[in-house]
Amino acid sequence: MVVVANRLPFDLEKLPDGSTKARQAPGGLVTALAPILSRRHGAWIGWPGSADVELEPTTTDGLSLFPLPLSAEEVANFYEGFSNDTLWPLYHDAVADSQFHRQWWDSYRKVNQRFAESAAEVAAPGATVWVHDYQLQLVPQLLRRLRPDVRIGFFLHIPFPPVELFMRLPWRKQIVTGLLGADLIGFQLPGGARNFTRLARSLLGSTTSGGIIEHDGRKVRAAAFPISIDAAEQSALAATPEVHRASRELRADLGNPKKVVLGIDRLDYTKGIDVRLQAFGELLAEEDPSVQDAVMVQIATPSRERLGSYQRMRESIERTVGKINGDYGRIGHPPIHYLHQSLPREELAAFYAAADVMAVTPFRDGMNLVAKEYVACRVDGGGVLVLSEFTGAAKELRSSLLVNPYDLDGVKEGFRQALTMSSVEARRRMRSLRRHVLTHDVDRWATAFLSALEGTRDHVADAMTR
Ligand code: ADQ
Repeated sequence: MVVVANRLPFDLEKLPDGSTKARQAPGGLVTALAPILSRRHGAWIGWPGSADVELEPTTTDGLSLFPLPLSAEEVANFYEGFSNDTLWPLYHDAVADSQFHRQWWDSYRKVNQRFAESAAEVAAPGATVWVHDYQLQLVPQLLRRLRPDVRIGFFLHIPFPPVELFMRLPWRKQIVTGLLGADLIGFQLPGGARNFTRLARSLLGSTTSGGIIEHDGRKVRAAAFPISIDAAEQSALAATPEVHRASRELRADLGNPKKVVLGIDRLDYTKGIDVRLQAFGELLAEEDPSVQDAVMVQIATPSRERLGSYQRMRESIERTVGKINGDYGRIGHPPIHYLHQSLPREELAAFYAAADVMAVTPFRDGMNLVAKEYVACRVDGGGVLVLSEFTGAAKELRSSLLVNPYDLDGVKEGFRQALTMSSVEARRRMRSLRRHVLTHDVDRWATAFLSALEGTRDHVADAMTR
């Protein structure tokens, strides 16, 4: 099996003697796929994360890594440009303006071609190739042309947009055709699969029935596979005495407030960090009893820092934090603690365990793993999750307090309810959330996708006898 993703699962470093050192990158996808791939002696093709770095293939834990180099120009045009400044905003309800540039599209096509060529070289006869995410939507078709014998799965980690928005894309036909090179196209939600199926019908005139699309004489399946986390491992981490102690220390460092509200996100304009700050700030301004002796902690991982939209978002968030702390803080007691940092998993677990209220308020999010991580970390059965109804997670985590991030009063009401909820009700809700998250883990997701892929037409045999 071969996984093709924009990034490798390992940060690769070139040592002075010319050899390479690999360090496992964090994240649910890697944790889930690495063991499956190791068992199958699989391979992973991806960019090592720095421009103009050429590295030799390497093997670690039975997993073969094939670094695909990107030039600085490709990083600017394919990755920052087309992937993150055209597709990302468009696929997230156009919450920011998409930029459409022909040279970005050219670069996207060329880089997708290189990924496809690399997969064609690496895949054994009849292999399964699993392509990931919006950066590589042309790879399925390009790869199929090169290697009709392989079975191709594609999974989109972000939302697939409504037809009306997708239609803005000047290269809409090419993207849909690119994806249709796969045997199975996986989405986070059934709505994404439906949007895609409708597009195949209206743009290409394909015949569709029950999630099966007929294209180019082949049958392609589009279906939902909601992703998850390694819930048992996350739970076990949160249950360690070290995390327990760290979480107590955190609360003490915050001045042992009555309530801690937490936000953890990549610093991205889709995540609605500004909304939750504003809601919390207004409750403070109104001297609402629910926020008496409450503090908010916002941890934002630096992300896509060279893009103007991200720089503006960061400035606006930091201004808001400064204003709220200036208006309502006391020396040694700011109401908001803000970190623009990436933290180790153990520390994140301690934050989750210390938070009475978890605020997850994106304007749109494919799934949102943070919400599931919070639930998995609440081994004590406490804590309240305030969750945007526009996340994929909201479809599963029904016992959270669902809010509409565009409705500021609604978010404030969500906070108020969460901060004043009786512990009996909080525990009842958390019990139900934990039941779901612990039984729907990332292993189940990967297994469901791969067995569905195996169940697609037996084209391996077809191709071999051709
Ligand atoms: P993301 O947009 O990155 O993922 P999310 O699903 O929340 O969003 O995952 C973020 C990950 O980064 C979590 O595992 C979290 O623990 C980690 N993280 C966040 N802040 C951190 C910090 N300060 N330090 C260290 N780690 C931090 C995309 C889609 C999502 C989809 C996932 C998986 O946008 O909708 O859920 O892929 O498919």
